[in-house]
Amino acid sequence: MGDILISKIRLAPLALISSLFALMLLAACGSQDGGPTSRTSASNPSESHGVGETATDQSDRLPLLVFRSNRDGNHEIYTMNEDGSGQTRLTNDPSEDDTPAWSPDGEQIAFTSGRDGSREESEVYVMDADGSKQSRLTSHPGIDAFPVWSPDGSRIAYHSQPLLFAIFLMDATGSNPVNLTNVRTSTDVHPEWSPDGSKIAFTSTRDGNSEIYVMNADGSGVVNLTKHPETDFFPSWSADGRMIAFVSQRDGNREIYVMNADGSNQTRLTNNDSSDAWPAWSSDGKQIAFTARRDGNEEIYVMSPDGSNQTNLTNHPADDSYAD
Ligand SMILES: [Ca+2]
Ligand SMILES: [Ca+2]
Ligand SMILES: [Ca+2]
Ligand SMILES: [Ca+2]
Repeated sequence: MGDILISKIRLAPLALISSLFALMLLAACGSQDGGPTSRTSASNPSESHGVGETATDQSDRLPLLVFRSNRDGNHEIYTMNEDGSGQTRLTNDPSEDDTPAWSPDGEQIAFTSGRDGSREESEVYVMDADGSKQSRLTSHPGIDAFPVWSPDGSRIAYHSQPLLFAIFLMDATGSNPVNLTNVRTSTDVHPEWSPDGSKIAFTSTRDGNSEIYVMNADGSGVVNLTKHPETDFFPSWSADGRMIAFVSQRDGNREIYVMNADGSNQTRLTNNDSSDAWPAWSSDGKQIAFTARRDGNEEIYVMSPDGSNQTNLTNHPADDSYAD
């Protein structure tokens, strides 16, 4: 991460503050705080995507969460059942494999890897849900990370590094990448589709500190939802589209919050002295997965949307983070 910051400063000395935000956010998703999180579709692909042959084919499977862990020496992508059983490694590469996200039909997982370069030049990859058919989608200098599928499966949003970070959109095949945000003075990261596909929430520093924003899926109509002087980042929509979970440091350390999709009624769900981050709402709307450090290392937890029933799923001495 230090190398990233230095290179960014060399590239853009006037954007030091934004670079620091980027460093902080990336560190949060990186080796220190655990990975990125994803959405909820992961927790219940067969239920969430409902109709169609793919969902039918999956109906006999248990709902799966995908996450990342460094338990085997470096970050790899794993899946587990929603009760924490059956933890299974999908990747096996000496580079860092990060930020997994389920496809809407539960058949594929998009993720980030440095295997064809370095962590500072990571690319977006896709694989089948069993870890087979791993293939690269992006080919671009700098970091490409945090892929998220559109609800119809046709496109993938991610953040990329033209100079500072911006939200990009590409076809699910990796073609036609487009910069949606194009604000050269801000760091725009962590895209997240609304369940109806019409909007993308994201994290941006454009108003001076890290906030949750939402825009139309074509990049128009950007609105600041959180409007809080402390750091707010990493939105995750509820399955019904009415609420957004996010992370904030407004109460002294990282906690999980929820708000209405218009930014009203911001409410804290976790309350402890250690980091809680990377919320991912389940596709059935009944649980929020997140990453907690309260047990001395990072674990994947789930809780009810009102913050009750916080439960450790991974129970492993290594760092486990960024569930989807
Ligand atoms: Ca790896
Ligand atoms: Ca803020
Ligand atoms: Ca906390
Ligand atoms: Ca752990």
